Amino acid sequence: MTKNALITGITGQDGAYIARLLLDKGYEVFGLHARRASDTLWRLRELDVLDRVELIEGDLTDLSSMIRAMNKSQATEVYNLGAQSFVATSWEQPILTGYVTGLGALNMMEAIRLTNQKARFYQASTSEMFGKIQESMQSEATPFYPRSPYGVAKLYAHWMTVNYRESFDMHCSSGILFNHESPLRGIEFVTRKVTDAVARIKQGKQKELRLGNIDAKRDWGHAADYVEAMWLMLQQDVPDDYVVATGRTTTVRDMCKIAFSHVGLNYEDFVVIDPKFYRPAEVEVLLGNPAKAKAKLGWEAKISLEEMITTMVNADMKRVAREV
Ligand code: NAP
Ligand code: G4F
Repeated sequence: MTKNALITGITGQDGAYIARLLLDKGYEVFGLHARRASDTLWRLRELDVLDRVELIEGDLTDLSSMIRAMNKSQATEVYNLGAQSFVATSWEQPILTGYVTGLGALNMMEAIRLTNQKARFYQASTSEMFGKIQESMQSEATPFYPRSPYGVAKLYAHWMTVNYRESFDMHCSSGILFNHESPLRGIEFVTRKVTDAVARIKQGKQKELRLGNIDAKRDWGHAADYVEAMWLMLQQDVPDDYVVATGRTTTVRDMCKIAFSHVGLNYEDFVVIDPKFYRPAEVEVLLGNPAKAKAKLGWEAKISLEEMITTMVNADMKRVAREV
C-alpha cells in the first residue's frame, strides 16, 4: 500500500532532500507551498523531484490551510520543516519568527489532531535550543538555554511536541538536529556564503568575503544524511526525541580554510571581519552526542565535513561559471 507524506517547508534545503528520499521509498509526497513573488522551487528542480510531488497552497500561520492540507494529502506521516530558520533574522523579526517557527508547529499538530490523530508527526527541533551550552557535549538529557528568538520559538515547538505526545497519545517525535548543509543550503548561512564566495573570488567576480565571528564552532553534517534520521524516527513503534549530529566540532575559521584551500587559495588573503555580522547573543560552540540515534535508529553520519565543503565549492564553481 502506498504511504502518503506531507512536508511543510518542502521548498527548503531539508524539504527537497526528504521529498527525494520519500519518493525513492515509494511514498506519495505532498508539500506545503506558500505563494511567493520569487522562485522558491529551484531546489526541487535541482533534485529532479518537482514533477513528482504535489504542492498544496498554504501557510503555517493559517490553521485552516493546514487542515485542508491534511484532508487533501490524506497523510499518514507529516514532516514539519517549515520555519523562519535564519537565526540572525530572528532578532529583526522576532514576532514573525514566533508565529511561524513556534506557533506554526502547534497549528500543524492541531490540524493532525482534528483530522487524523493517528498520523505520525516529525518536528524539526534544533541544537540552537542548547544555545549557551550547559554541557560540553549535548545529548537529549542536556538542559536547554536558547540564545535567540529563533531558539526560543523552537523550544516552544519542541515542548508542544512532547506535550501532544503525552496528552493525546499522538505519535510525535522531535529530531534535535545539529547544523547540516549541502549545495542546496540557503546563501545566508555561513557555509554556503563561504563556498559561494570562494567560487566568485576564484573566478574574479568578488574581491573579499566579509564574515562575523569566525571563532564560533559548529557540529556540521550533510542534509542528505540527516533526512534519513527524520524518516527513521517516524518508523519507530514509539515516538521519542533524538539528537542527530556528527560528534565533531569545527570553527568557522577552519571551515573557511577547507573551502579556500580546495581551489588553491589562502582564506587569510580574502576574509575580512565585519562587526555587522556579529549577533546580539552568540552560540559559541555546539557539539552533539548522537549515541542514542545510533543505538535506537541505527543512524550515523556518513559524509565528512571535508567531503561536504569541497562538494559545495564544486557546485558553486559550476553555478558561478554559468552566470552571465
Ligand atoms: P530552510 O532552507 O530555511 O527552509 C525553510 C522552509 O520553511 C522553506 O520551505 C520556507 O518556504 C518554509 N517557510 C517559511 N515560512 C513559512 C510559513 N509561514 N509557512 C510555511 N512554510 C514556511 O530550512 P532547512 O535548513 O531546510 O531546515 C528545515 C527545518 O529544520 C527548519 O525548521 C529549520 O529551522 C530546522 N533546522 C535546520 C537545521 C539546519 O542546520 N539546516 C538544523 C536544525 C533544525 P519558502 O521557500 O517559501 O520561504
Ligand atoms: O550558518 P549560520 O547562520 O547557522 P546557525 O546560526 O548555527 O543556525 C543554523 O543551524 C541551526 C542548528 O544549530 C539551525 F537550527 C538554524 O535554522 C540554522 O540552520 O551560522 C553559524 C555560525 C554562527 O556562530 C555565526 O555567528 O557562523 C557564524 N558566522 C560568522 N560569520 C556567520 C557569519 N554566520 C552567517 N550566517 N554569516 C556570517 O557572515
